[in-house]
Amino acid sequence: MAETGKDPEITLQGRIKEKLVKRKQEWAREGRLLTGISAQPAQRLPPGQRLVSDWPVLDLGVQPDVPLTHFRLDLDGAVENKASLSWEEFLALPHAESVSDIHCVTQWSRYDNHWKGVTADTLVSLVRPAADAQHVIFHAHDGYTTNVRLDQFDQPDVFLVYQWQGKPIRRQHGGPLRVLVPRLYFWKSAKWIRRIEFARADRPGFWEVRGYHNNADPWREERYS
Ligand SMILES: Nc1nc2c(c(=O)[nH]1)N[C@H]1C(S)=C(S)[C@@H](COP(=O)(O)O)O[C@H]1N2
Ligand SMILES: [Mo]
Repeated sequence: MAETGKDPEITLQGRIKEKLVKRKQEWAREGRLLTGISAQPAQRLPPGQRLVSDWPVLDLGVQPDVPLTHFRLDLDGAVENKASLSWEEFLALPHAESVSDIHCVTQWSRYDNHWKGVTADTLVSLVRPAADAQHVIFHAHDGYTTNVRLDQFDQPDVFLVYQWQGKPIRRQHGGPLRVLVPRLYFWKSAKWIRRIEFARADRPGFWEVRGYHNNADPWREERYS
């Protein structure tokens, strides 16, 4: 098992699936799964999606194990008030609940997920991004990164979640804490979140540099760039 970052208590299980990453990159290049149809967000199921009732697991082949005693969330970059929160400090923030749908670029959608966590708004108020910080980069324990604009992050339905359907989020789904950006394809919702960086310049993440769309709006079928 490999170590992530500096903390030997946080371990990675598995190894990066190079072939799977290559295949998905190939699909992006070929524009696979595209229907060429746009829809209004009033239509609940975005174009080219099908409903599932289970919750598929997607990762790079590595699932970090983050004990709560060693949990830390850093909020930094172009902010007035950097923060580095332990699990207890994170839980002491005001929390909220929400129900939202998941839309994965691999064409599955899952309705009515009940989440509990801390809203993006709470975190933004805590750190106070600089006036010219317009981007947010998520950094995860498995080395995964993904980027959204600050105006996409600072929405009432965007959360850092630690519960799903009333139970702690399991490790394979990014527990103890993951990002939730329900109105973008699910690859923007980083699992095993370690650090949230506020930035002046955009920086495409793991899938974005491999041909996935920078914006990722499911209703405009922004699967690939
Ligand atoms: N840290 C991390 N976050 C990640 C990923 C990953 O490989 N590592 N995969 C992304 C992708 S492509 C998807 S579709 C969702 C899958 O989340 P799930 O396994 O809980 O369904 O997580 C996203 N967040
Ligand atoms: Mo995905």
